[in-house]
Amino acid sequence: MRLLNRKVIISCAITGATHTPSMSEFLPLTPAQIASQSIEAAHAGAAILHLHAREPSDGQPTPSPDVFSQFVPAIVEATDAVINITTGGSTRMTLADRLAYPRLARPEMCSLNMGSMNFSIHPIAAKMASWRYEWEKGFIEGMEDTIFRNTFRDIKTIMLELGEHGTRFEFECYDVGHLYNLAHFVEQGLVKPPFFIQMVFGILGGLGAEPENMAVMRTTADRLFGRENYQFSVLGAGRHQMAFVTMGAIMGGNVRVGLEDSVFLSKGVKAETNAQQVRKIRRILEELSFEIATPAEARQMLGLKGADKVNFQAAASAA
Ligand code: KMH
Ligand code: ZN
Repeated sequence: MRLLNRKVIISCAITGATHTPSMSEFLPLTPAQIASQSIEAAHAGAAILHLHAREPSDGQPTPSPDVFSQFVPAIVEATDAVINITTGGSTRMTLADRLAYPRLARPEMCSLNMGSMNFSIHPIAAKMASWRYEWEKGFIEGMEDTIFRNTFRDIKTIMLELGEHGTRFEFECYDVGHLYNLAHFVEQGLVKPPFFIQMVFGILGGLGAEPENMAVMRTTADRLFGRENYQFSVLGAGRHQMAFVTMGAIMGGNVRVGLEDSVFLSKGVKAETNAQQVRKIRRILEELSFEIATPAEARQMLGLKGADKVNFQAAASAA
């Protein structure tokens, strides 16, 4: 068991591609909003920023390198946080869509989803009194009949295409089987330790947010990879977020917060910024004598290639 005063990496997932604008007036949609909320979150203590892009006009998830390029360089200019670009995109995007920007930008880190699954928040649709934009209702209701595709070949493609430029991965694991899928690729020699395993709880289609499930995931990861070969982080969706990520830190993990995962700051209170969630978990962790990792410490813990070895400027001019 790690000492309680080890360093804890705070990741912040700024906007995602799951929540829609009508679910929170505070969800960052435009490049300017995503940039300013990312910079504020980094200054609040987030060492890793997990980023998606949205159409500036109506907040629809987009894979467009042109839109990413309207905010990523500004964030890089203002902070030394690790930029973690999604390869998950939205459940509606093709693999080519999802890889469009990471292929150009060659970031230090990308997310990588370790298995196909149902991934949905469709039950929310019935509770929405109104929708701000035309696309939202169909997008959310359509999740009920959408598979979030991540075949073994999709995963191998991402590992090879991005891995060859030194991009390392936030392995998104929503279930125990996803850990075995990761172990398969480790055996194939496609990925090297230290592994950064993002354990995702509370998404409909994945493991529920139960303490027993976190124990199973950590025990399985210990058995498959060896405790010394991975860092895990915990993400709790929706109302589970703060309690679950706190438990994750106590169990030896790192934490992920952000409006991608929950639009709330506390029960019934919406977070007005991502930084509010970062400040809240930082306060909780420091009260428990945890120290928060800097971006430099996160890079060292995760074996990242360095902020000078990315292509964000080139991607911006190519877009
Ligand atoms: N938007 C979800 C379908 C990732 O960034 O890789 C997938 C997601 C995970 O957000
Ligand atoms: Zn994401």
